[in-house]
Amino acid sequence: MRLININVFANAFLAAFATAQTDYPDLPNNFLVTSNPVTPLPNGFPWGTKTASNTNQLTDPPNTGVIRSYDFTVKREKKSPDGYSKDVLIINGQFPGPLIEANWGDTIQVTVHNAITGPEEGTALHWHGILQKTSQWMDGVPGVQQCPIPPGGSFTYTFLADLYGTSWYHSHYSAQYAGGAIGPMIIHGPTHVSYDIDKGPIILSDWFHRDYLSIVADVVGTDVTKVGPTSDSNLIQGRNNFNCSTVAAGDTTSCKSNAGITNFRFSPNKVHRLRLINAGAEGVQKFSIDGHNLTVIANDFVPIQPYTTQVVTLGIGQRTDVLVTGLPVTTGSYTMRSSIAGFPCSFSSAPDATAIVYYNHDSVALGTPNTTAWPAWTSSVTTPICANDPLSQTVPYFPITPDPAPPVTQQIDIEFGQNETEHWVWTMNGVSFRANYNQPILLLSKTGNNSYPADPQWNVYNFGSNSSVRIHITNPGFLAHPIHLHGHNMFVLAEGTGSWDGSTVVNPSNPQRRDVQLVQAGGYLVLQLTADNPGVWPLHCHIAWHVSAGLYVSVVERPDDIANLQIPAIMAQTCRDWAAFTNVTVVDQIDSGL
Ligand SMILES: *[C@@H]1O[C@H](CO)[C@@H](O)[C@H](O)[C@H]1NC(C)=O
Ligand SMILES: *[C@@H]1O[C@H](CO)[C@@H](O)[C@H](O)[C@H]1NC(C)=O
Ligand SMILES: *[C@@H]1O[C@H](CO)[C@@H](O)[C@H](O)[C@H]1NC(C)=O
Ligand SMILES: *[C@@H]1O[C@H](CO)[C@@H](O)[C@H](O)[C@H]1NC(C)=O
Ligand SMILES: *[C@@H]1O[C@H](CO)[C@@H](O)[C@H](O)[C@H]1NC(C)=O
Ligand SMILES: *[C@@H]1O[C@H](CO)[C@@H](O)[C@H](O)[C@H]1NC(C)=O
Ligand SMILES: *[C@@H]1O[C@H](CO)[C@@H](O)[C@H](O)[C@H]1NC(C)=O
Ligand SMILES: [Cu+2]
Repeated sequence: MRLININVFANAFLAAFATAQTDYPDLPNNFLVTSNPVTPLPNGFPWGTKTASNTNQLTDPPNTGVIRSYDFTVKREKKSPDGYSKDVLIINGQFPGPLIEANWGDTIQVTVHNAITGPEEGTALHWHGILQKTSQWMDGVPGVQQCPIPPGGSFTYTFLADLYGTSWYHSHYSAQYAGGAIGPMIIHGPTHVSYDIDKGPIILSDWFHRDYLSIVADVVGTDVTKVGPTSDSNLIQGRNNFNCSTVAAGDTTSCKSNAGITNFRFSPNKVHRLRLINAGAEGVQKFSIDGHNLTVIANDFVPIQPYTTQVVTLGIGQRTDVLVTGLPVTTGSYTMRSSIAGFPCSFSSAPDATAIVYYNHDSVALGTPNTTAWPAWTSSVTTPICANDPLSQTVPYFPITPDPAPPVTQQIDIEFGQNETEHWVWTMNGVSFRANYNQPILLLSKTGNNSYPADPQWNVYNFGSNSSVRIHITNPGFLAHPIHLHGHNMFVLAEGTGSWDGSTVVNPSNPQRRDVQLVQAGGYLVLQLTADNPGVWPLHCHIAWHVSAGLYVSVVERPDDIANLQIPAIMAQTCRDWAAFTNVTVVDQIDSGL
């Protein structure tokens, strides 16, 4: 295979915006066609004759031979996304981080330099939703597939853009991503519904003014009144207007009210694609645009049969692609709103984020819209239901039928309580996970060692050579959790409040698939994975504070085949580098490590 290195123009474009906030350009619909001057395009597309309806993207990704390379430097710097100045972990000077853009079947290559200081920390970046079927060691979870990149060190991730659609990347080291180490990742592929204008990623994220590590210390502490931190603000595209008058007495941090919000230009009568990403730490987002319907066309990396709504719910880690038709107007502005839903979803002191949708203005010197929220949005915020849209409504466009009688069903109960030292922790089947950064589970398994369960905190579920696995999660507690599985698009067979009857599956011939699904408070979630990806795959709550407090298990899939993976030497070298660092520096791992 000949690999062609293309300098991605988006990098140069975004360098011009190295401020506290990031503007992502509209994405040209033919971006990847025109930016590839070398490879002839079979059938006019880099992915050739593959379409959304003739190809199972889980099993048959193309390989274009094109490399999209990026160079990321992660460091800590003062930024004020909402006007309140704080230390933020930023990538290439930006929050949110640079856009990664590729074609389905390209190879994405990201060299990450760990320049985090004040204090120094390890790091590792995770490519959310990527299957990693040909590079199971590149998933980026420290203590699971790799050792952390030590301070001052670098690591190059190389992986196939094996699915197409909307996603993001983030640090998976402790709760660093809650401190800002996030960015969008768009993979262009076949479309199943046509549209005119790709508005690119729209990042929704709750925001905490305290440093992430001091929040983690509270989250895993012994004082129950501090284990559920309250976010200070909510951002659309890394921006919002924070009311500085509400800063607590004695807080001398610089704060500027009216920091500014993001504007999105719409064209009358044109169909716009918005790629919504919840890249926050804890908050469930309820998203809406006044006066405009939303047609949902994809959940996570899965194209679905379109349906129309006025409100989209996104738990942490989830993405929803929506089409929005421009109104037949040539002027005017409308409020785009995303609000963090309250109990039983999230804790927030300033839940509302807004942005402006405007028509045909030459500048963004706009009046504040005086539009009214959809009643459906208002009620979704005043009386929040902490669940994704019904499974009966979210039907994958490309049907796949899971094994109706999987050889194994694993029950996992989510609980919250105090451990022996009276720290508050989350558990799965009674065990709170703790990563060993120096001994990644995948690399141990590769050497034939699958026997760590002697220490329960490894929380490993080894499913051997089972061809498929059903996982029945119960959540008797009072909060919903966004449950994320790496390495797969999981089938979501059932979810609800109360108990599962043990047999009912929604749309059994073509159930919803995605990589994050909310399990409701006092409810259940039934997942299934097809064991087609030998590796070690995290299954965890995506709320930063909950995974820090141990709400995590590792799924070990086909260890006999893990033994045969061609894991490159750089993985062992990174562990030697990390060992050299930890030989002289005690890593103060106050949380699960993830
Ligand atoms: C900002 O907060 C102060 C103090 O709570 C309040 O009096 C004021 O009305 C707020 N301003 C706005 C624009 O909400
Ligand atoms: C929104 O969708 C509803 C139901 O499909 C429809 O009746 C209404 O006209 C639509 N409104 C707009 C602004 O497109
Ligand atoms: C606010 O509403 C008025 C009357 O409905 C309208 O004329 C005006 O253009 C609106 N302002 C904006 C900024 O859209
Ligand atoms: C309890 O959890 C805290 C936070 O993760 C951890 O630091 C402590 O070591 C745990 N105690 C025991 C006995 O495992
Ligand atoms: C496997 O690794 C674990 C964790 O390091 C260790 O405790 C155990 O002794 C190892 N087992 C073997 C057989 O090497
Ligand atoms: C299937 O998984 C179970 C663990 O849930 C394990 O006990 C069993 O050995 C596995 N079967 C095979 C064939 O690997
Ligand atoms: C760590 O320290 C020990 C003892 O000084 C030494 O033998 C070992 O080589 C060191 N390991 C690394 C990776 O530097
Ligand atoms: Cu959770």
